[in-house]
Amino acid sequence: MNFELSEDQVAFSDMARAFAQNELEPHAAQWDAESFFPVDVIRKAGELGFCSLYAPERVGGLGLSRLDASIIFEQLSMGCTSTTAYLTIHNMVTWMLADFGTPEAVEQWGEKLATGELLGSYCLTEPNSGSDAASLKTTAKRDGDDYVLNGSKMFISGAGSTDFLVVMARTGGEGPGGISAFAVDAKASGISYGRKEEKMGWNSQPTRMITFEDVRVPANHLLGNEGDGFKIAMKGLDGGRINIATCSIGTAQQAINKAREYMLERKQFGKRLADFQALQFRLADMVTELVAARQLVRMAATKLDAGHPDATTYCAMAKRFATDVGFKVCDEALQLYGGNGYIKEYPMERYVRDTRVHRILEGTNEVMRLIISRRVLSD
Ligand code: FAD
Ligand code: 2MC
Repeated sequence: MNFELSEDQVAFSDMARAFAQNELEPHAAQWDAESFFPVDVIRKAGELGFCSLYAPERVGGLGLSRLDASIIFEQLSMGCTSTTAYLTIHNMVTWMLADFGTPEAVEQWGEKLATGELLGSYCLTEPNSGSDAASLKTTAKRDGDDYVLNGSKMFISGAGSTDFLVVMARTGGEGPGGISAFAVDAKASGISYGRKEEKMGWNSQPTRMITFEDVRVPANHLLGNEGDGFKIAMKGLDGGRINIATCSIGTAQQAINKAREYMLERKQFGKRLADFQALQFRLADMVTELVAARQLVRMAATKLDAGHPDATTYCAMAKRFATDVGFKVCDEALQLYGGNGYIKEYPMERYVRDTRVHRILEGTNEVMRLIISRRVLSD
């Protein structure tokens, strides 16, 4: 077992840190305040390969491991949690297309997604189907050389500003086995977008509902085979959950870095905050828990890279633990800032708002416990 980063990983990490410091962090507060989706900066990230870190090289991706991707996303999320979280979703759908798409679909979208020229969204959740994803109702009926999609998707990240959708829809009977996944042109006729949701955080990316009304999708845009869609969706999310967990870790690390500086400067009762043992011990616990969370995320990524039979369980453990720890660390860092922690001039309140949703999306932390406990209790 080697807990040190390789030379290559150090180099990737340094490149990502420089991008985060130069291109993300200086603007993150403004993007949050103005709910601005920085498409140009995402495209710049694409020039460095950050739009397709683990998509294979044959579609223009970097073909890195999930572990490498996590190391990179961690650095990026230190600059802007919400923009990096969107990037992770884009990476997930790019990988799904590359791995399960037909040659025609890959030819049409692969390279453009890999470079960030086109942006993607992942469409699983519906108004009446969230945690119970296998109950989704959007239909895809075969008609000649096309499928015809009808239904709606809710809370879709990037929606309205993206070009490409991976849509899970029902081609067969009830339950997971009746679901298929499709590569869909986001501007196809019959697709309409709801209003931009007003959110607590994740403001640098839009979230919208999507309605499909008789949307014709060529049959060769099916991902995998009919009935494979639920498993494809879940496979995408195994990696997605590591990525979201990583965004929590990067943000929490940044919160700790800033809280440390603040503790060394701010004086009360004639002493620096850093001189109060109660606060020293709090910082010690924050750092310890963060390191534990990072190691679990990297372990889960390694299991996924190795195709380990328990990879899904480890991804769920990592997502549950790291998003809870990340949020708690950000909240405690806010507390260390006192009143300033609550003021928007400082980044702490944004870190808390942005990491809160990581405990909800890509499968709530209750669903993560469901996945873990099912495995533990199985034969
Ligand atoms: P529900 O499933 O209704 O759950 C409500 C509560 O009940 C939760 O606390 C849940 O944990 C709990 N619960 C449910 N079932 C159980 C159970 N069996 N045992 C114990 N507790 C349970 N979805 C996409 O497909 N694509 C996206 O890009 C996307 N982006 C999102 C962006 C944002 C900002 C948000 C807020 C959501 C996004 N989602 C997206 C949707 C997200 O994945 C869902 O909100 C999430 O999976 C939970 O579903 P729900 O909101 O319907 O909650
Ligand atoms: N990889 C491969 N196959 C998987 C899998 C995985 N990770 N997870 C499940 N499967 C298979 C499973 O083996 C089973 O196959 P078979 O029928 O051959 O035995 C099939 O899929 C059905 O699985 P389950 O019986 O476990 O299905 P169930 O209906 O009980 O649901 C649950 C499982 C609750 C884990 C799933 O519905 C879930 O993950 N819900 C949360 C939804 C979610 O995460 N939404 C996130 C939306 S995206 C988002 O939020 C973004 C911000 C992008």
